[in-house]
Amino acid sequence: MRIVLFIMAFMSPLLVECRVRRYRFDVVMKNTTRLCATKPIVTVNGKFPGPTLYAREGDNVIVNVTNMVKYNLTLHWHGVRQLRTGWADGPAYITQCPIQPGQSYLQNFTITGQRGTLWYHAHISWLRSTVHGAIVILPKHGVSYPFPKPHKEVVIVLAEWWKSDTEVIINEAIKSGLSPNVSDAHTINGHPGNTPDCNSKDRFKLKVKRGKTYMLRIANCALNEELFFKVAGHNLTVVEADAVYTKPFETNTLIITPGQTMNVLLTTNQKIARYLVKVSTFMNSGVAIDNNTATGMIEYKEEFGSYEFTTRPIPIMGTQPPPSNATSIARRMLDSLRSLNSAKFPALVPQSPVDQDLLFTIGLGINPCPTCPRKVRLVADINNVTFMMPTTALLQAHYFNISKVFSADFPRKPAVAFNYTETQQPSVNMVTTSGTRVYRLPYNSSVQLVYQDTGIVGPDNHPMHLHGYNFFVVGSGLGNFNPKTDPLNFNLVDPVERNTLAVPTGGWAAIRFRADNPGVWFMHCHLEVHTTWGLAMAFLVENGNGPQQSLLPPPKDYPKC
Ligand SMILES: *[C@@H]1O[C@H](CO)[C@@H](O)[C@H](O)[C@H]1NC(C)=O
Ligand SMILES: *[C@@H]1O[C@H](CO)[C@@H](O)[C@H](O)[C@H]1NC(C)=O
Ligand SMILES: *[C@@H]1O[C@H](CO)[C@@H](O)[C@H](O)[C@H]1NC(C)=O
Ligand SMILES: *[C@@H]1O[C@H](CO)[C@@H](O)[C@H](O)[C@H]1NC(C)=O
Ligand SMILES: *[C@@H]1O[C@H](CO)[C@@H](O)[C@H](O)[C@H]1NC(C)=O
Ligand SMILES: *[C@@H]1O[C@H](CO)[C@@H](O)[C@H](O)[C@H]1NC(C)=O
Ligand SMILES: *[C@@H]1O[C@H](CO)[C@@H](O)[C@H](O)[C@H]1NC(C)=O
Ligand SMILES: *[C@@H]1O[C@H](CO)[C@@H](O)[C@H](O)[C@H]1NC(C)=O
Ligand SMILES: *[C@@H]1O[C@H](CO)[C@@H](O)[C@H](O)[C@H]1NC(C)=O
Ligand SMILES: *[C@@H]1O[C@H](CO)[C@@H](O)[C@H](O)[C@H]1NC(C)=O
Ligand SMILES: *[C@@H]1O[C@H](CO)[C@@H](O)[C@H](O)[C@H]1NC(C)=O
Ligand SMILES: *[C@@H]1O[C@H](CO)[C@@H](O)[C@H](O)[C@H]1NC(C)=O
Ligand SMILES: [Cu+2]
Repeated sequence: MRIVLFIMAFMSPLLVECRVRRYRFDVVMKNTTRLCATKPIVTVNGKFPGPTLYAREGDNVIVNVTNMVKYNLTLHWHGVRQLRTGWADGPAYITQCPIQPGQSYLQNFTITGQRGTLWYHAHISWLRSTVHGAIVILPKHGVSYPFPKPHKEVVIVLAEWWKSDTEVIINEAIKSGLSPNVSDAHTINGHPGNTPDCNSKDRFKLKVKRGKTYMLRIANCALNEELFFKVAGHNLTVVEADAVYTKPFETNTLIITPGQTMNVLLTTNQKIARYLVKVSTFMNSGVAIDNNTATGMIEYKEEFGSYEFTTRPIPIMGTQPPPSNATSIARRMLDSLRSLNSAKFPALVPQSPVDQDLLFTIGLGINPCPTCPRKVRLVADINNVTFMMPTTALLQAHYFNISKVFSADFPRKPAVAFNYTETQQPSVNMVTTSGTRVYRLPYNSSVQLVYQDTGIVGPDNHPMHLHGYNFFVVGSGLGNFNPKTDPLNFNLVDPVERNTLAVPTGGWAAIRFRADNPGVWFMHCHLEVHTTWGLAMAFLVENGNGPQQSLLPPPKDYPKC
């Protein structure tokens, strides 16, 4: 018995109650063939998508990141709370300066109170288009899921693919002041399937046994597009969102924004066949999109006793992706998600009254640009402030008392109230102000933040992501937020808890969280184009009393500017 246990532990490192997990991430160029063409891309360890990082709840994760490409680079562990370890969070010029070509940085963090699927990605310029991968956090050893153990778990990474170099794409857009080119394909674990351009066999395929339950760990690592995910002939049961358990919820279509992750159960209870998987864009604002649907396949294998064989040819079952403007399908799923809120996994929603009551408008603008062909450029803003990236990291400036890097005067509400969602704005011009301004939060204050989309230039969808925290999505609606009536309908019992939320186009969404993680935390739209345009700000969360409530000192090899 002892020997068997020993051998099992030896064979499967995740069975061992090992507290430190070391990873080596070398960021290197790699020639990759997609859409019938070869191009060099920036990758982690030569892989696209990057290798999955496995850990258990409670583990100390140490990743030695080495930059072997010509670009400045940082890596972000999206959704990992980084309690007191903001130094390891990763957004460039927010928590650290870039790891420059040839340099290494040991990112050291502990996974506390989280289990599920998250992901990592480059957090500088547009390098995350190819530098990304999944993070799988298993429950502590001996702790089970709050649902029956799946037969198998499968990581599914969704992304967007450009034929051109994405650094060239974004630099071209910055010069022109206009929108960047949309992608040329979507990918499932790196595979686009057939597209009109390229009749490719490069397709995601998952072989399954009949009568089993599979857990799909899905991450949307796309740059600019919210995605629908559908499997022909099957419903999916959502059990987790952004590494927090949810009440099980059955649906035939998932909507996942860039930045979000989702664990879903797929039960193979249909007849032996091949079922297509479809990944397509959701966009209801009229903005140009990539209309290509990525196609993959789930193939049933027939099984008799210990023999296994596939009957050929087995039929292919198709499915239509939803129309790209299918708002009702998207909202139905998003609004149905609820925290599990069990005794073991309670939803600790900050109750009223909150200490900090914030209203942030999020939207687009148009600023003068003397060097642009049309003399103007598209920008984006929060409360009319277009975020200016500093040249010294905000966390470095905060910790080392470096002045003039930022000002702590980010407005808590719009300077002037107006009809926010009106598209023919009579009262406001489209010009924004620019600045590197942060909002200061006392340690452990409770925060309510209402995101209000604006109709300036045009309403748009904004998946908002907060670093260093999870928050509860307590309410959302269309049109302008009404501070008197809307809070009466807030869900303060079992709202979904996440790190990225989809603010409805032309609407608002309210979140609550407790500022219990000291440091400087980036908050931005996870459509990379909107972050490039300035739809970002940062919270500066002060230390509390005593060392356990204070930011740790920076590591020795912390990259400074
Ligand atoms: C990619 O392929 C090109 C052309 O074949 C070659 O010159 C280049 O060295 C390759 N780069 C890498 C990183 O393999
Ligand atoms: C990280 O990896 C690089 C490249 O292999 C190596 O030079 C460096 O010493 C490593 N850093 C640490 C702290 O081990
Ligand atoms: C990681 O950080 C912890 C404290 O936060 C420290 O005790 C540990 O030595 C660090 N590990 C490495 C390899 O630097
Ligand atoms: C972007 O699209 C335009 C129009 O199709 C094309 O001329 C341009 O070359 C594209 N840019 C890149 C970097 O592929
Ligand atoms: C999927 O769920 C819908 C609604 O609950 C139901 O009508 C349908 O029969 C289910 N389909 C499968 C394949 O289970
Ligand atoms: C995508 O489809 C929409 C609606 O059919 C169309 O208006 C748009 O031009 C298409 N976008 C691209 C990039 O082809
Ligand atoms: C979606 O787009 C189609 C085609 O452009 C249009 O006919 C339809 O009314 C739109 N649906 C919604 C809900 O906006
Ligand atoms: C920064 O200023 C604070 C308050 O004046 C002080 O307590 C702290 O020691 C200073 N930090 C550094 C690194 O100088
Ligand atoms: C705000 O604008 C919307 C859209 O044009 C309009 O329907 C609504 O009546 C306006 N609200 C107010 C208070 O003016
Ligand atoms: C934003 O700031 C600019 C520059 O001060 C101003 O012209 C504009 O009216 C402001 N817009 C709003 C919506 O407050
Ligand atoms: C933070 O505030 C909550 C609610 O008031 C309280 O229960 C908790 O003890 C506080 N935490 C700390 C570390 O002060
Ligand atoms: C890389 O980062 C350093 C430090 O911020 C900066 O001085 C340098 O200009 C950056 N290089 C590029 C190519 O952006
Ligand atoms: Cu992020």
